[in-house]
Amino acid sequence: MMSCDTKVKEESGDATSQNNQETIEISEEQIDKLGISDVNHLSAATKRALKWPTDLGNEWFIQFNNLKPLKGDLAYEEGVVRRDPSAMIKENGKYYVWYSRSTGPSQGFGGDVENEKVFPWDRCDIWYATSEDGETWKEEGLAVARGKKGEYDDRSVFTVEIMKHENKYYLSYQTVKSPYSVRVKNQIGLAWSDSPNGPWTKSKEPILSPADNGIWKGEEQNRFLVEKRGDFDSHKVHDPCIIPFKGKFYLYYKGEQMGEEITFGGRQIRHGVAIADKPEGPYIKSPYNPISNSGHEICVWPYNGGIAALITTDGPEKNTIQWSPDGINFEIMSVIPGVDAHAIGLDRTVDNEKEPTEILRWGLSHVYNSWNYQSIMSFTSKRKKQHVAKGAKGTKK
Ligand code: AAL
Repeated sequence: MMSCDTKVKEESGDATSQNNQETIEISEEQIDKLGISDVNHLSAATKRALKWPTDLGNEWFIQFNNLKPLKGDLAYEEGVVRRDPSAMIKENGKYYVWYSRSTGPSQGFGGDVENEKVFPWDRCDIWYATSEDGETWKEEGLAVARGKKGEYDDRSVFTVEIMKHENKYYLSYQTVKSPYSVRVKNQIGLAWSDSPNGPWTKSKEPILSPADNGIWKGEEQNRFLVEKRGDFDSHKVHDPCIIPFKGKFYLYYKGEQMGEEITFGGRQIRHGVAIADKPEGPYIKSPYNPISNSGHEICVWPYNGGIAALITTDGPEKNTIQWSPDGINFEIMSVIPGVDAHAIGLDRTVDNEKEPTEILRWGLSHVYNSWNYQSIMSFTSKRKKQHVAKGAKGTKK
């Protein structure tokens, strides 16, 4: 085994930093694996590569295949929005899924936001569907409706997740109070039931709200004008997903900040976690938030005593799969090609411990058929262990 460490003194070629001598320890194995030409001349890229974990293979690396349309009631329907599917659970031999549902086109923010529909996820209710095979679905109807005028969820309830715990069912979802203006804050609500078919009891108050420490500049409905941004989630808390973990309930969510910017990684979207002793809360935001500086819709699952996360769409760490031993401190385990699946609904019935990404072999995603209308499709993914040319022999790994 080539395990002996070579101590390499690395001198920068830059005359101005002649005094900055760095001592980097490199093993013979690293030199060989990383294909380093000359240990006395390490590029910035090689120095970064030397910090990669040495014990990581390809077990977290996957590729997504093309999405596949669903059949039955969840096939694309002109005039209807079905999006942001929850995870799937299996009850009475059938898969259950919940999702945002609305009808009609969206007008955006240019007009009468009091009476129009600003986004496809505006004026939504939460509906559910069942399926025996995950491909052909029957729409069962309404699960959770918007609240009465004046309530915190009177405008839209959407982007739902399901958690089953001790024979009780919990739906967590986004809420908006009318009018749906550009600066409106978004919150998170919860509903529970003894049956996946309802009836659902809604929490009287939101279970999570944006941080209250940002200050808008002026009165104009412009989300980029701020005196002070505030925490990463000062504008919106989105995409909730509750996971029972270490005897508590971890509510993962996406935060949007007042005065959001485009950075070198794209939109400033971050994830946070809030923790409760009971499913109904109270949920206390972790002082470690944000726990991811990239991502979009939350996609998390328990693995090997910790929590794994698929990070998509926004930020410098997009298209990575990460894992944390404590549900808070996530490290990159793989960097994957662009993810063609959005707002993923995982199949919670699979054995997610079989291998790190087993739970990503198939599931649900939404797709933009047009700006106005979205439908739900299914995704699949596969592990890739070798890159072999047509006709050439690979080795079994
Ligand atoms: C989604 C989610 C949230 C947003 C909108 C609907 O992909 O991030 O749910 O509010 O877009």
